[in-house]
Amino acid sequence: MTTTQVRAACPHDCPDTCALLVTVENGVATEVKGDPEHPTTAGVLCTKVSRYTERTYSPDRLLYPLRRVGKKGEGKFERISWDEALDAIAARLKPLAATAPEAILPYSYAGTMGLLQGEAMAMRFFNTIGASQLDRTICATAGATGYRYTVGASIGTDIEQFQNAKLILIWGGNPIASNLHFWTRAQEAKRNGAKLIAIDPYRSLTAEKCHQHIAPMPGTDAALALGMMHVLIAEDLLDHDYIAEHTIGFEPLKARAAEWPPERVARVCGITEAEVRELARTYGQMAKAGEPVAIRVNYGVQRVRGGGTAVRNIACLPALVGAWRHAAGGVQLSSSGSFPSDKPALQRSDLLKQPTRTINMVTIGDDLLRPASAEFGPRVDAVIVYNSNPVAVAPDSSKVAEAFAREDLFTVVLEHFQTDTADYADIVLPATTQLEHTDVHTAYGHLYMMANNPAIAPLGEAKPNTEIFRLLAARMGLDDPCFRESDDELAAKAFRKNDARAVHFDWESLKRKGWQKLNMPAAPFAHGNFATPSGKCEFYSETMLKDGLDPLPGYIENYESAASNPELAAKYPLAMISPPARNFLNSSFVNVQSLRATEGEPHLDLNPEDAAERGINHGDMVRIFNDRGSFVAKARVTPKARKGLAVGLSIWWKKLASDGKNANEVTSQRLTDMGRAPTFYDTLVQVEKAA
Ligand SMILES: Nc1nc2c(c(=O)[nH]1)N[C@H]1C(S)=C(S)[C@@H](COP(=O)(O)OP(=O)(O)OC[C@H]3O[C@@H](n4cnc5c(=O)[nH]c(N)nc54)[C@H](O)[C@@H]3O)O[C@H]1N2
Ligand SMILES: Nc1nc2c(c(=O)[nH]1)N[C@H]1C(S)=C(S)[C@@H](COP(=O)(O)OP(=O)(O)OC[C@H]3O[C@@H](n4cnc5c(=O)[nH]c(N)nc54)[C@H](O)[C@@H]3O)O[C@H]1N2
Ligand code: SF4
Ligand SMILES: [Mo]
Repeated sequence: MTTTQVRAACPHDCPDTCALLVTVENGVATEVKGDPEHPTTAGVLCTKVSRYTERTYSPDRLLYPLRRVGKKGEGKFERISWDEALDAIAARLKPLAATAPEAILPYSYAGTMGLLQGEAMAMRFFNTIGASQLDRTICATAGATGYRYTVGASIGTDIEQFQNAKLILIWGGNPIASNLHFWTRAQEAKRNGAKLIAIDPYRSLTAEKCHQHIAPMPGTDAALALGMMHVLIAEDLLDHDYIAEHTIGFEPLKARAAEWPPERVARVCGITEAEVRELARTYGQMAKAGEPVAIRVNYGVQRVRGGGTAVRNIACLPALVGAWRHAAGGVQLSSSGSFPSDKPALQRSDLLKQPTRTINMVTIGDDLLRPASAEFGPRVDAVIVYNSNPVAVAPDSSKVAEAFAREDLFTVVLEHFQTDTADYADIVLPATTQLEHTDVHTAYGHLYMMANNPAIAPLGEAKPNTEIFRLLAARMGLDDPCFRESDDELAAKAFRKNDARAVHFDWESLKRKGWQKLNMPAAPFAHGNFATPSGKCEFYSETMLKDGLDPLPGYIENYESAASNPELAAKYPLAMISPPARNFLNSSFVNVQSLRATEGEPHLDLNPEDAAERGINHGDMVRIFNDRGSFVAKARVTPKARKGLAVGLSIWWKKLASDGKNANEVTSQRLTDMGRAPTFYDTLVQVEKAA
């Protein structure tokens, strides 16, 4: 018997991007564990991925190409050969590529975060044929944009410093579920005497374990940050030297913050004045005493109309109190801007012969249903889905399903499993899992470049996404040499070699070692050097003004709230959020029986007062609805949901729910203030006992 250990990387859309060690016995992967030597993974994986071999060897894996034989959405398919599948696809795409290439749309996101199995060969293919571009906005672009205006790039406090902080604000994130290895550091900080404060409308697993939990209504974080600024300024809890040297716009900011006394903030957020004041004082006084104060701001604050502004306001706080002076101070949103990845070399936008239109992945429901017009261009007639499950994850789901059900829409889905989306495909192509292919990974929660070596041969007739697009290119008659590059050749181009952050390794050494930390300063903005146009932290942003936005931190009400739309709120009085369930990863893993069993069934958490008003008891089946649609879930009556809030942990596969629906039935396709991002948590609903 031969046993080997292969170095790999977790492919999932999670900030932790863990280093994996895969045990292979006689060509079979028998165990996946965390690399004990990797500083953030530290030998620990989450429950989902410690069972990764179950995913790879699942009896439900798609292992052969399939052709639909039933109605769209019905899920009836027959096995066909790769030749038949490629011929069928080329037969549909070739004439479109020749006449109206923009009628072809790729639809993909972060099913794998790998640079190769993500957009490398795929984008070469779509660029060459001149397909519509996809605006990949479904997750992070609101906050990333707000952060960029303020700090300059997605660079912030290193996760490996947080254990030294004395105060950590966990703002709009539930790291126990979705950023586990950050939580390890936060707990270490707690043991070292740090105070942890969660800011979250819901008493999440994480909020329960913090010293304090402040529960503002969804979409009001920007106001809370303004209230903190107000108190910091009024009580002179500022670092005047840092402000003078490394920021611009303090005077106009001061005037703006003056409009946000704690009384006003408390009213807007639905919390107490004392909570606002105490939060600012704790933050400002500890900073003034020279203690490192840190903020982990996450995606919870971004999924509302003013999501970009919320992140921008929060990103101003460390500069006001000089928290960036400490390696363990400052703020982390995402570390993605630290990586010298070379996307142009991988994706080859130079292959695009002329500019093509861009379609926002958030509005896929409307856009697939849109007729041809002068402004829109041709109707979308073919969609190629990979690394994503739009029928479950995109907002306003009944529209999305209606769109994918279009008889004249040609749909190809590259997948591991027969997802809700795959049920609508004309052709399903089996893709390899992380154990079966090569990849290179960056991360958004740490600073390591990661290599993924294949551990086993592809199962059945599954192929890597890269190979599928190579074959499609060949079948379409595209002969650019770029389609002949191997995955290893792609990997060698994945990051810029002469970049100071990555001079100490190349693909060969990365493959052997599995991971390498980037050269980055421990305290990135201790001496200013912000990546903004001014080089300073921009309280006032000329760029925002040019982009037609308020140049100062402000507050934008939700589309749907009692304050912004009282009429709607009278009909639909509860604010619904649908954040990640711990045992799922977006809609991945919902089909894993053991993980689904732990989550039970779709739930809706309701405050006891809201439940009583509606005659709803714990365990009742309830219907959640608004003008866009409805879904059913089992009520959990719990004070974890503050009054006025409904929480449906997500994202369930529709077909595994009793009514064939999920939380996205009620979410809308409206976009955020900046970054063209979704507003999943800007949703009013009513809840009633299900008939
Ligand atoms: N287990 C697991 N891990 C995941 C994922 C998953 O699905 N499952 N998804 C991955 C992906 S794609 C992403 S983007 C990240 C997401 O990472 P996070 O943003 O950390 O996601 P959550 O863990 O849901 O934390 C969001 C928290 O924000 C709260 N929240 C909702 N609205 C608001 C608001 O308006 N203000 C404030 N202050 N809080 C609010 C929610 O109640 C929730 O507890 O996690 C990644 N990791
Ligand atoms: N209501 C609500 N909706 C949400 C969210 C929310 O909080 N609430 N969160 C949003 C967020 S943050 C995000 S990021 C999106 C995520 O949405 P998606 O990016 O669509 O994520 P998943 O649902 O995990 O679907 C990824 C799919 O890719 C497949 N896959 C994985 N690896 C590979 C591969 O190598 N090749 C191929 N071909 N396929 C592969 C997986 O099997 C899986 O079905 O959902 C968004 N939708
Ligand atoms: S999903 Fe996140 S925590 Fe789990 S193994 Fe992957 S990177 Fe690590
Ligand atoms: Mo995400």
